Amino acid sequence: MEITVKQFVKEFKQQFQSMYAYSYEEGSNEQLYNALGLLVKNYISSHWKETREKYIKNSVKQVYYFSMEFLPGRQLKSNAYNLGLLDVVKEGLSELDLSFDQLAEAEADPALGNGGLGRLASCFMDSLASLGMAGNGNGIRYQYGLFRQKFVDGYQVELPENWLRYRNVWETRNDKSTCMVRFGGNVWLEENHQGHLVPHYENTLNVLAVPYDTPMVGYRNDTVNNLRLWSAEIPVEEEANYHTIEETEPIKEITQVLYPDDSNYEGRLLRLKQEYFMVSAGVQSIIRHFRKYNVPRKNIPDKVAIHINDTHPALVVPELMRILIDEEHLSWEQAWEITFKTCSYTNHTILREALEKWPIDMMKELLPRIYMIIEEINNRFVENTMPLYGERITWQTAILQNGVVNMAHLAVIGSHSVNGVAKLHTDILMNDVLKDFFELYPERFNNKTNGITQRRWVHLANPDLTQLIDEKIGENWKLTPSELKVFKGFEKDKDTLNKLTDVKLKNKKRLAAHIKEVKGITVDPNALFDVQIKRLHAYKRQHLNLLHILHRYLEIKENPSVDYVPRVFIFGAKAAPSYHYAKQIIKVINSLADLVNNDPDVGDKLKIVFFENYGVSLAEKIIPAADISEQISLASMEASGTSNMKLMANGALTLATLDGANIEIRDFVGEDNLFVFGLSSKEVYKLKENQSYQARELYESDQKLKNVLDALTNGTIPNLQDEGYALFDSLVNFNDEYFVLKDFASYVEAQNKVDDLYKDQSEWARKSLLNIASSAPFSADYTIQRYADDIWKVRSCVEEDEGVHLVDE
Ligand code: B1H
Repeated sequence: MEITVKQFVKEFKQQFQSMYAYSYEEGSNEQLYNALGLLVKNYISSHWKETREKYIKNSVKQVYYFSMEFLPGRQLKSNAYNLGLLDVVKEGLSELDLSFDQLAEAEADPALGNGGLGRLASCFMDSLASLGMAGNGNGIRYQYGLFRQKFVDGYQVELPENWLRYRNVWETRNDKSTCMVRFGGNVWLEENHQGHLVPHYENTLNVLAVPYDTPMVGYRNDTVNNLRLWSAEIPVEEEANYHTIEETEPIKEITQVLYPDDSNYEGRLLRLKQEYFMVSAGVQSIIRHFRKYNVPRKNIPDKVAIHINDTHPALVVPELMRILIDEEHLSWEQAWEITFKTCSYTNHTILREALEKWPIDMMKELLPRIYMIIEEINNRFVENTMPLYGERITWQTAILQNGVVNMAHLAVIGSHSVNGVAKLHTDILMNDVLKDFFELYPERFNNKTNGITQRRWVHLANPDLTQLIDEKIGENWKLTPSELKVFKGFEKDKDTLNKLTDVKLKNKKRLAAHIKEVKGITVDPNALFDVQIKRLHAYKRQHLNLLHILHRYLEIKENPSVDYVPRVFIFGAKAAPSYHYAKQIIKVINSLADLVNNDPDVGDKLKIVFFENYGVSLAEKIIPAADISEQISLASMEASGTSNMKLMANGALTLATLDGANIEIRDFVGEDNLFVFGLSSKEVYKLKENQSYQARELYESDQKLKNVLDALTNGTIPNLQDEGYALFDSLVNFNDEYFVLKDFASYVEAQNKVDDLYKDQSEWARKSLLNIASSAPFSADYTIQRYADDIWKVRSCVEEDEGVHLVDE
């Protein structure tokens, strides 16, 4: 986009004055940020309009990515960057004596997701736009995002995340496109004069769905797609029926707050309301488009792909059926053909406790018409499957089972494509979790390994690394990520390796300053920065990390001259508020941090930094400074992981079990350039199957391990209530569900190898370079290209010489 500094400065001053009626010199950071954001949004708006018009004019196929979560991160910098305006904006502001970075920090980071799944959705939105594909997001505008985490005396405390407090400059409320969503009441079918069976409703609760649209800006290709987030309101014409504020609560609460649990399905009525609300509004607004432009309904699958991001939006299937049958008067067969060809589904987890199963009674009462349709889908499925596959498979794959609606089964049966998010994960779906479905519909299953956007996670988060790569291989890699492999040619180049080491050190100094500022802890930037950042969950095994640190601490106490490379162990993790054990792990790590960080015997050998309120913005600060990426989940449990990809792309070496996408990282970078330890997923399956694991035996036979575990309960760690005992119990007395003790010895060994390598800085830098240069396959641009080719059947709408283009991988 062509805007001069002079023009920008003038427009910025005008913008500020028109909003606040005083001069920018008197503005607070929030005000200055708001003015700047709105100005950038103005620049976006013509492309936004033109992109929408182009899609309509060319009648292109559009993707609708339905997700209960999006984690876009702050948008000012990335929007300015993708527009090609970042340098102009920075320069203009500095002419006004303003600091871009300071204003950018005033933006709220919308935490409308729990973790990987929501961040993936946002990386996908970025890639769709950057590839020039017609991709829309559909989700919920939660008034409160994921809780803000604080530590009080080492314990996690949750505070409300009121991200809309200072307004959100990126969104546009779109009152023209509201929808009505119906809940509850009674419904019955009656024949109308054309002989159609149409539903009649009485006593329903009617909720107005109001869309807020946010531009999704493509990278230098003039494409701006739309993220539509729905908010629940009382229908204007029904306002008179509500007499008190309390009476309006049941409506407003629908989009009030995000469910903060990313691994445990919460069978709460309100969550089901949220899911149907988002789904119904989204599907209605898609079909409205077809009515408006009079597209034959049978063409829907040629014009629309609806993607179901985990089972949370799986009600898309019956909702689309409902509209096609009840409102468009298609036959069941016609409607089913359309629905099934339009929908596709991604599974993100094999954790049993995360699989959604809604009680039939609840579904029937809240969504009577939807339940009728689900029942019919189920009946037809059973009728068709029974004669071909027999009783066992049929009942195991049915949607209705033992009084519940199995949402994964609904999603698989209603979709033409089912994918996992890494090779191993997809294999596990086919051979275990969805094995019976794989027998019924092998052609539906496919893998789509996750990806990340290099634009946010490398170009913007790590400008010095980006500059170094530019200097060595030119800028092509930004538009054609596969070009990054050219950087491998510099693995033996002293100058490059030195500069790479300098870049890392600079990033570490910056993070060290931030650590000092927010935690008051002094860390040595020359120490090894070891990073584990992700949700807190027993399967991700932050407590394995903890046991290793405790082990080092005990060794240091026994022998203060022991030769450990100085390390800073960095954690960022939120625990679900109801996940007691995860919170106990946080408390133990924090208490250990107090002990270690203040023990003069330890000095710089060991420091522990547990950041509060981990999220996208903090990740952008931590990742460029990481030396080691901890990816230590029990093999088979982590579907893919995405922080593993971000850390690799920023030159961290991976310390990993062979789980999720770690396996593919190893395959790309080569066994010698990362640290692998622990059980394989096959071994985990075998151990579980033959039930031979005895954690207590390990505790009793391995003296080092015993010392560490005893230190949890013998008073070594100060200020604990019963948290040390809780960990001990789960690991020793309750037989260690996630095989932490089993993997402990090989983890310690791998950690020692990390130390050894770090002593050879140039060899470390060489491996770091190879990691960076091998990270291109994890560009979300490739992932999205594969979704587009294999599942959605959509193509880029921009000229081939514009924006990102993917020649080969
Ligand atoms: C992932 C979830 C998830 N898998 C339930 N499943 C949720 C489940 O609110 N809920 O009920 C929310 C989220 N999230 C993650 O998805 C996986 O654990 C990661 O391994 C994966 O990288 C990520 C993206 O595919």
